[in-house]
Amino acid sequence: MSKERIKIAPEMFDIMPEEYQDLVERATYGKDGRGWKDIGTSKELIEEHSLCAGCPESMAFRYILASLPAPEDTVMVGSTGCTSLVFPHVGVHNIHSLFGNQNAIASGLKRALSVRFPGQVKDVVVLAGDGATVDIGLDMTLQAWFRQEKFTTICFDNELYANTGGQESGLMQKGFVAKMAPVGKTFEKVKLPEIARESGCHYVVNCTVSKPNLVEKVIKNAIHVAREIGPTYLQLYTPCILEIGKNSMEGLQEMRDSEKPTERFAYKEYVSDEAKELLTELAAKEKERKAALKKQLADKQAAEKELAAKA
Ligand SMILES: Cc1ncc(C[n+]2csc(CCOP(=O)(O)OP(=O)(O)O)c2C)c(N)n1
Ligand code: SF4
Repeated sequence: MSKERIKIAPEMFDIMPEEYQDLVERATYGKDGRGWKDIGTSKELIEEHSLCAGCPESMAFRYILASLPAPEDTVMVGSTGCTSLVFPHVGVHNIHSLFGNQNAIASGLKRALSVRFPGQVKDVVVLAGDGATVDIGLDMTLQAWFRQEKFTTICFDNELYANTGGQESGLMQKGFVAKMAPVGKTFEKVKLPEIARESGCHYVVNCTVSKPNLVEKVIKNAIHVAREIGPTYLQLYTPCILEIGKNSMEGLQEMRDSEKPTERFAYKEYVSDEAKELLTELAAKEKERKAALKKQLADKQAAEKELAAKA
């Protein structure tokens, strides 16, 4: 939804909910260079959430929504799990799919949008848990990558099925014992980032969501590469504090501990040659945009100073 589409008729303005007025006046739809730094100074595209207090998925949602390059022209596709508790509070078009089917739904949607709006930017972003992405939805995930579908798949990896009380997932660590998996995992965590690379993804990142600037960078890169070239995959560690016995203040430290160089969420990135070329081009354009903005600001300040001196 662009700001034009959500604008309120002036006669109706005062009877609309305050939150809606706020969204129209202060959200960042259509803003160039939007990013995590807008959090706190603009209206966020997430109102509230019904996750556990302190769940890192809530941080991840905030950073991702703040970083979408074109939220007004983005459709997110979710799946069943803890993430699905958040989508009803999100100010971006979204579709809930049957558990595991998210990449199939996103494939059809992306193709339909390309036919309906030829030549226009329409980003599709899948966001689902590891149970949906890797276990029950693995077929749909892989087939979308094999077909080179042009959308981004984000997996919130909390290494188990959280929403149903802690069952084992393919992304769970070897030996981990969960509430509903008392025997302990008998094999290693499935290496989905490597599988994504081998399955045709052009941009793949494995990391935590401890650093908002990093989340912004990888989200933007993944979406731009998907828009222009082909499938992209982000595996983001969003620990389930409830299932690993941490309190609501400990999620951030858990992510910091897990991203150390020898740990399983140490930053890992794969970029295809085509994607590298595109990202270099985009970085140069972004540099130009920032330089032009800086110059504009300096010119404005100089003009104001001159005026003040004359007064
Ligand atoms: C087709 C189908 N199968 C199973 C379920 C039950 N179910 C609901 S949520 C869930 C687990 C979700 O796990 P994950 O994708 O890892 O997300 P998390 O809750 O951990 O964020 C399951 C198995 C369902 N709702 N629909
Ligand atoms: S169960 Fe775990 S993943 Fe789900 S909201 Fe609670 S802390 Fe987050």
